[in-house]
Amino acid sequence: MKTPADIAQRVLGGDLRAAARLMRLVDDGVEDGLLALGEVYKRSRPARSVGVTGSPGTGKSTLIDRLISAYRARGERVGVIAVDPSSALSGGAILGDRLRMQEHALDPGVFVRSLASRGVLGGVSLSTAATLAVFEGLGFERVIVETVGVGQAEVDVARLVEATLVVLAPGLGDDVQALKAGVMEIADLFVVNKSDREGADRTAHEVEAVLRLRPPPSADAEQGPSEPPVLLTSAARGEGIAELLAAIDAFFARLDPSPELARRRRARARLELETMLLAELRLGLAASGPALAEAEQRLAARSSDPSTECRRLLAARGARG
Ligand SMILES: Nc1nc2c(ncn2[C@@H]2O[C@H](COP(=O)(O)OP(=O)(O)O)[C@@H](O)[C@H]2O)c(=O)[nH]1
Ligand SMILES: [Mg+2]
Repeated sequence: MKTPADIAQRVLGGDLRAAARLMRLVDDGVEDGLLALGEVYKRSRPARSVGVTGSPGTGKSTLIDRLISAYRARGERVGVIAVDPSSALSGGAILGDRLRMQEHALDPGVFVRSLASRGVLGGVSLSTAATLAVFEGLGFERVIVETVGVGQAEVDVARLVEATLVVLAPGLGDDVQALKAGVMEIADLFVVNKSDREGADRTAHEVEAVLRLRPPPSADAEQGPSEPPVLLTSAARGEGIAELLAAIDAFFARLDPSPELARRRRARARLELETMLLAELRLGLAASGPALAEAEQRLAARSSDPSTECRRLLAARGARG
């Protein structure tokens, strides 16, 4: 068994197998994995990370495949994290993603990690944060995180990445409506994919119309990112990809020395702290043994209450150090 320092050293040296192993150790909640991850984290720099979100079928994976090729052509290494809560049920989506990205399967500059299960520590955010950190340890310049839908998981992932791209497609009617509900705040760029299909222009105009309804940015947001651009692509045909790449580059160029970047890095740090804290508590609870069983019994008998028992368990844990 390698020590945490060994594992970290290998990952930092660019060893992909060690990286895969570290991801598994962390997902399994293995202490050595967490120690190694900590070492990797301290000794690496943030990558340019992009979240790609949108309804199923809009073409996110196809688009990511194009982005990977474009980044590889520039000599940049790309880590992809495919977060797909539905795949545990269907089993189909992730396999589809794997097949689609197969072109890159033998390229050591590309690493695709699917997070179909949540790992013993819970929370997709924690797994995503950990995987992102491992990619950064490997020194990958780019990390792309694919998420489905517009739920809490997507909002959390948006707190981890430096830029968020929202993908829509014509004919998926409710999408523009859904925009109003949630993704508006997290989107840095909008992509209307399937521009080869009827109605793509109309969808783009609808997004622009919704954008115009937003309240004007406050004065102190002046340095932040400007109005998100709306781009048309056909991932299937490879059209609009160069423009998308340029828009992402322009976004990062604006973001780079700004207070907004510092704000985003701190938002990421907060989520990393929150998810790790919850994971630690969950592990601690599982390890509480008899104390946990006794607390459960007291609650079941209503001779105590959850708040009191939580404090008691935390205090006991604190005493153990
Ligand atoms: N017509 C058209 N089809 C596309 C385009 N991009 C992706 N697709 C197709 O849309 C379907 C869903 O694509 P996928 O990338 O899996 O979408 P995801 O669920 O958002 O990841 C697949 O059958 C793709 O081949 C496009 O630009 N035009
Ligand atoms: Mg997909």
